[in-house]
Amino acid sequence: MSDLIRFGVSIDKELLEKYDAKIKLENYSNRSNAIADLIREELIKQEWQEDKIITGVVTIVFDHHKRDLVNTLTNIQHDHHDLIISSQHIHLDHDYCFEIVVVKGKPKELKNLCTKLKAAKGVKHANLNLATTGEI
Ligand code: NI
Repeated sequence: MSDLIRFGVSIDKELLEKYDAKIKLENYSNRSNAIADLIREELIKQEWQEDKIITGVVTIVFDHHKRDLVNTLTNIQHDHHDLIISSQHIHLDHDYCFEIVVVKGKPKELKNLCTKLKAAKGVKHANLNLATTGEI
């Protein structure tokens, strides 16, 4: 971690009491750590708006009985192999499959990949959860 600095903040008493109660429930050992996480989350959200490389996870739930769907999803992923770090396929039950695709790239590229997977006929759910490379 870089050098620590102290700074003063003026804030509404009631607001701070509510925040302290919240971070206590979340098991933060002190207010400084909670506020640092809050700031970091804001900086990470900013990364998602920019053209920086980030990481994320695409989750997909689909019916593998749907004609050509498995091939379609595989082809889409091969078309974007440069964005995919790893993937895992789970057979949820007789009909449904769950795929976890770990991705790394620019936010727009990752959203585009998720949108293509979601649009494939037979996909019940597809979602992109953005993260960070951890540089912040
Ligand atoms: Ni399966």
